Amino acid sequence: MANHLFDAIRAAATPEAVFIETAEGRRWTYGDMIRLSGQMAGALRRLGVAPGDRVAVQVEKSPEALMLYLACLRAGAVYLPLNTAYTLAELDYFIGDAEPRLVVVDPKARDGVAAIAEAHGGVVETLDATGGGSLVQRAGSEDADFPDADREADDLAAILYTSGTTGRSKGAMLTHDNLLSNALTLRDHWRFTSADRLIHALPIFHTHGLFVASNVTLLSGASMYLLAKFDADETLKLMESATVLMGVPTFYVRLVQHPGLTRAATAGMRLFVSGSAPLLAETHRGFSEKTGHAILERYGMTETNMNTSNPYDGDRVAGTVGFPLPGVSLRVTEPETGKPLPDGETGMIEVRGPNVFKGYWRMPEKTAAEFRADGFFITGDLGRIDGRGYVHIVGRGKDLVISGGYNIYPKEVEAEIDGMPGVVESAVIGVPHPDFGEGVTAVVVRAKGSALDEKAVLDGLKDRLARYKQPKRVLFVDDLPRNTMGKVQKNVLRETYADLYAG
Ligand code: MCA
Ligand code: AMP
Repeated sequence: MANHLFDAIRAAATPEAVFIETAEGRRWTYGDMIRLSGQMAGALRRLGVAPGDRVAVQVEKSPEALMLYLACLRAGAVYLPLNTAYTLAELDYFIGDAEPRLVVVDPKARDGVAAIAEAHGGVVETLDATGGGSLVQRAGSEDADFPDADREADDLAAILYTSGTTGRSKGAMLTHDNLLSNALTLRDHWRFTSADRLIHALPIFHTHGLFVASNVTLLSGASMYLLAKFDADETLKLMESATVLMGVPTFYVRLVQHPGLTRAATAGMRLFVSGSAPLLAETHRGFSEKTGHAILERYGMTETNMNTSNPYDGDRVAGTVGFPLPGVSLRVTEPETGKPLPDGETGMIEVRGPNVFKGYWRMPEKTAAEFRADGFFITGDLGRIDGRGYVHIVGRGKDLVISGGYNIYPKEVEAEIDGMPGVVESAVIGVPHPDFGEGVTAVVVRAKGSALDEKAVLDGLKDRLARYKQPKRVLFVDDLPRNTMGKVQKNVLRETYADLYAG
């Protein structure tokens, strides 16, 4: 039996080598990883999970949660991670759309989620932040020697929901080879070896922390410090014995402000990677002045994994995302027609390669609309290629806010606000925020005589939207600015409120 991704992970594993260490000093070797993921795969099978079935997972970050991802690969299931911040209202949509056979949640969420899962033909098991729960209990009585399911390169490994540009969230279908090919490319490009020790402080329900950080570590036989969440003090302490950090720009903004960030503190580190949102040139400069390290910025998407990277050797140019990765074709086109533009001109970034996903789950029309006839995927990001071949992202063609590396789709927030009594209409925008890069901001038009205030709007969103999607500020205006076509001019609003979070 061949299992495309897990066979490669297994081949890179030395049983006695350390795979995970936690802040409390608990350790898991690669041998433990193979044993535990095998037992968990056995438990999945006994719960009725067959190859191709979805397994939705909304749990706190823990070594056992990573083992569950690996168990899904081995059982041939399609792993569907969900942000821990999602509310029950949001979960209802994902579970209804993906129809998972099994939903794994924190014990605290069990009762609420069970009703939703069962309504869609699924069962619920639990996994808590310390690695306890019903799923791990079940795994304890399973044989470690699990016969891995046969999975080809093109079989699905995961579905990750992403905001997209229109309508509800779409499930991006990622195959075993999408994940394997990209992780191998990054491993080689970033010179990962078994001697590396990664500081893993990203959440594991998105591409960055799950596929980039974890798969690259696994395929190098390297080790990682697994932190429940990012903490600047803790990260600096771990730099004494680590070699690589991967983070979103907010990590670096917070580190640059930390008095402990010095040349001496980072002397043992060989690589700092940033991605998921634009890294300000001033953060790149500040970091390099304090440490002598040039942060390596790269660019990716849920649908495509990683597309470009600054070079390992050579100039890591602030404000650029570097060159297309080996095997990835990237072009800049006229957004309307798809006609390729010469270098230097700004247009739509399009990519093609083994990294690009298979399509959106049960949405063939949406999938077709986002690909050109020759197989290039239309990213929705606007960019240009400079004279040296570096890619610059200059904006987004899609209406998207990125806050602390999390994506917020304004329409989703607007729909919630527009549904509140006393609201005529609203516009949700992202404006510069010193910590999160962009701060979600709502501009609302009240109905005549309505006494609705900022607090009432925020209270109304509490149980509806994940915390990071909730506006940091709600502002009231008499009218929204519109162009002659009647379209709300979000650029005007962004200019008006540009300094809202400054200083
Ligand atoms: C937390 N809060 C946020 C965010 N995170 N608000 C807006 N945006 C956020 N990202 C809320 C908290 O609930 C809290 O609210 C308040 O803001 C302050 O929380 P704080 O303790 O400062 O935040 P934190 O817990 O330290 O989290 C910030 C963080 C975290 C470390 C930047 O958001 C994070 O780990 N982000 C990484 C996201 C990521 O992995 N993205 C990759 C996506 P209150 O005080 O009211 O409770 S993959 C991707 O984009 C593509 C493929 C790619 O290229 O990688
Ligand atoms: P996601 O939907 O979480 O996959 O987010 C992908 C989006 O994040 C991309 O389409 C870009 O808009 C943005 N992104 C990722 N990396 C970078 C980067 N290094 N610089 C600017 N934007 C980025």
